[in-house]
Amino acid sequence: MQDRFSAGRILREALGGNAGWRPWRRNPEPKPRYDVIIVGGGGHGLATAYYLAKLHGIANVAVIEKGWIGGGNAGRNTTIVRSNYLWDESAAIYEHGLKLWEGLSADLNINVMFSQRGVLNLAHTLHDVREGMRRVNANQLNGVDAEWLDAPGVKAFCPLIDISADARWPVLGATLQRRGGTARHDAVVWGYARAADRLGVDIIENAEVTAILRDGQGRFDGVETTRGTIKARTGALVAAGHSSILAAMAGFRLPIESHPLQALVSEPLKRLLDCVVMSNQVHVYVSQSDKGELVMGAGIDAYTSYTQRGALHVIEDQMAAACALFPMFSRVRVMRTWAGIVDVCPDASPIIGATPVPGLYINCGWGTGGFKATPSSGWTLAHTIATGAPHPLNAPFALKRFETGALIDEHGAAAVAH
Ligand code: FAD
Ligand code: PYC
Repeated sequence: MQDRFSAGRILREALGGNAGWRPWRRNPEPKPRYDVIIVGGGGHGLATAYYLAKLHGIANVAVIEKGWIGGGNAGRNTTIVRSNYLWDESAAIYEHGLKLWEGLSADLNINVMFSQRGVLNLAHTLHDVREGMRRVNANQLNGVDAEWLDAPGVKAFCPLIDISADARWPVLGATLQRRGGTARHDAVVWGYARAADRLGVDIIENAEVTAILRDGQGRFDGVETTRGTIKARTGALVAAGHSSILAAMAGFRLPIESHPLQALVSEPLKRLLDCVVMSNQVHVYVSQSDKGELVMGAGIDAYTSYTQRGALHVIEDQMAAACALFPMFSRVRVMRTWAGIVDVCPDASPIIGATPVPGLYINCGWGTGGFKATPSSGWTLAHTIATGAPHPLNAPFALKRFETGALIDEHGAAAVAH
């Protein structure tokens, strides 16, 4: 009875009822050889497989996942989607993603519950105000929708926020991207999985990649997995927080640190917050899910770790800040907390492209902000694999930039990442 109104039930029915709620073929036996192997069955790996099959006619693809698809960051994130990044390179790739989001439910034939409810980035100091106004100007120049709101404008858009002058975190204004919002993460994973599966992609779960195989010339030749050897002449590592481990198996190093990033949901509440609010200054952000839970997140834990749990003091301090911004939240109970392992590059920008191993590509370094990029990440990596050359959208995000020094320092836009 309790399940009667749950979003999971609605989604399962949309996918064909309980009998078929797991919408891709059940874990096929791996074939001995594929055209392309993708390591990592998160949103990015599945999106890559889907666009390879759909846009480039390459469907003899295996997505190899050590656990279950969507069990990594794809299923642990807080689903904020926006494209209001500062630098031209970032604005271009994230805006391409936002446009794909706007057609994604129709493309995948599943309701990914993309809700463009608007994203506020609060300013609490003069520095924040200047940074926010600069970002609004940069976004507008790049054709990305962005507005500056003063404090009364913030209150009008989001009446719950305390904007009083003596507040612990005084609100001086905010950037607003109205086209930003949230989506349902498991629907995104299942949607890409089902669509890729229907085009012929094999999604192989419970298969951990334990070694990367190379031929006599050093070219990528396949992988060893806990379900046996799987061969292909082209591969892609799309393993988010575990990318450095896989790169080490292939014999190269990445400029990446893996950190826990945690979030929580409250008990379900009646509808009270109809937008997304982020504060870069206090590293806290909040939205309300369709089930009524407040979805809140913190900044990364400062230490590196693969434990998939975060330190209590980090989230405790940041929830104190959330209660200062939204005094009525202090009476709300926490229902569940968790963490994922995010892969942070020194410039807080991703890596999408070739590796030093011929035939092997990589997509990683999205850190705290890759959910919103799921469509454009998969789309650009698929283009790169299919054509053997980067698309102009991902060319600036090559691994080589750490040799050339052409970094894309997005620290201004992704505050929870540092
Ligand atoms: P994952 O889902 O982690 O996929 C990688 C997969 O690789 C995993 O399933 C893993 O099991 C698999 N794998 C690893 N090693 C191996 C191996 N050896 N063999 C086989 N498989 C392997 N981004 C936003 O844009 N907005 C947000 O609001 C947001 N909030 C976040 C909140 C939290 C708490 C966290 C943790 C992240 C958040 N992110 C957010 C970041 C976003 O979740 C990630 O950048 C993005 O999901 C990474 O891509 P992915 O989905 O493919 O990764
Ligand atoms: O990149 O917008 C973002 C984000 C919000 C929370 C975590 N990442």
